[in-house]
Amino acid sequence: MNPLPDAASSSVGTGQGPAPVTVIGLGAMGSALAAALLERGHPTTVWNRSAEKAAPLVERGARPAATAGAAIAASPLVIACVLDQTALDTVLADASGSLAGKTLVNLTSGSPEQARATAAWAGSRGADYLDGAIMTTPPGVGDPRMMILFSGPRAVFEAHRPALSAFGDPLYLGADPGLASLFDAALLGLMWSTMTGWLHGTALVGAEAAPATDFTAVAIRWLSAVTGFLSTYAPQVDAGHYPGDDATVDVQIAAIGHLIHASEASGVDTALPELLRATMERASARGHGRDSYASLIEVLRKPEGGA
Ligand code: FVH
Repeated sequence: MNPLPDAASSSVGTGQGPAPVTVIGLGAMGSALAAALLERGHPTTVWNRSAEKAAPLVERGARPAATAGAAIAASPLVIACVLDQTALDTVLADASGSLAGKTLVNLTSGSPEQARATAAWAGSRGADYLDGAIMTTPPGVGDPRMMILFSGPRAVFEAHRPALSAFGDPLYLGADPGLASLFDAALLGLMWSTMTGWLHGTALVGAEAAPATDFTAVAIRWLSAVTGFLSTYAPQVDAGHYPGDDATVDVQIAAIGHLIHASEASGVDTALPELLRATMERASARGHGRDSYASLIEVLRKPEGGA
């Protein structure tokens, strides 16, 4: 439990050169993480349940460990990226004796509750703990434009920031270890909503033979306007005050009727716009018809109504 000093470019562990790191779990993502560390010159120890997955990394200079415990013992910083919490618990239970004095960074997807429980468990074994979420797919690992979210003690994050930067742009969210998982879930929800809206629009214009690529060029420009709306509405949400001086909920209820009509006319599925209209109508019914779209947060926060 000894956070090592901050180091902007040097490394934690040796005091000179990139720090030694262990990667546990060599699926698609774990292999990409290990490759990024090797690329940056980190002495990298790897372990995977199915040992053969280590071979391509060993060819690139990684050191294979015979057991998870030996892998953890090899480096001060241990990155775990396995399928799920059950897999993580299995691996850590077998190797818990090696954890004292290490920093465990868990990049396995999970819930905030699981992150907090794993942080407490690691602490009870004398290890520091950071939870993380990788906001890209394996080909994006190592790209400094990609966000990697972290939560846990700030000093631990700062101590290991140089090594964690090998994966992308490390973004610290706060001391609660559950924050990375919470933001991850919320951001994935945003991604799925956005991509489904885009696909719905693509189906609609595609019904008139417009290619997806034509629609997408326009859609991407529109998304930059939409990010402006988010910046306008976020302070409204924080203030609980939604002045409808740009476009009211009632105006948008009328507008989405056109989308639903056009979808029906083209034989395109209407479930998504119907869901959106229903949410707008609930906000309007609760007195937000003249407010901005941001007032829908009241319905999302209290689906059953109430103060
Ligand atoms: N791939 C992605 O794009 C996403 C991006 C965002 C974050 N996720 C999360 O990363 C975790 C790992 O995902 P992955 O894509 O690497 O998954 P796989 O390629 O299927 O590899 C799974 C690894 O987990 C090992 N494993 C599974 N069960 C166990 C177990 N009981 N004991 C020990 N290890 C286990 C598996 O080992 P093996 O099957 O090769 O022996 C792989 O190493 C995941 O949480 C994503 O949500 C990726």
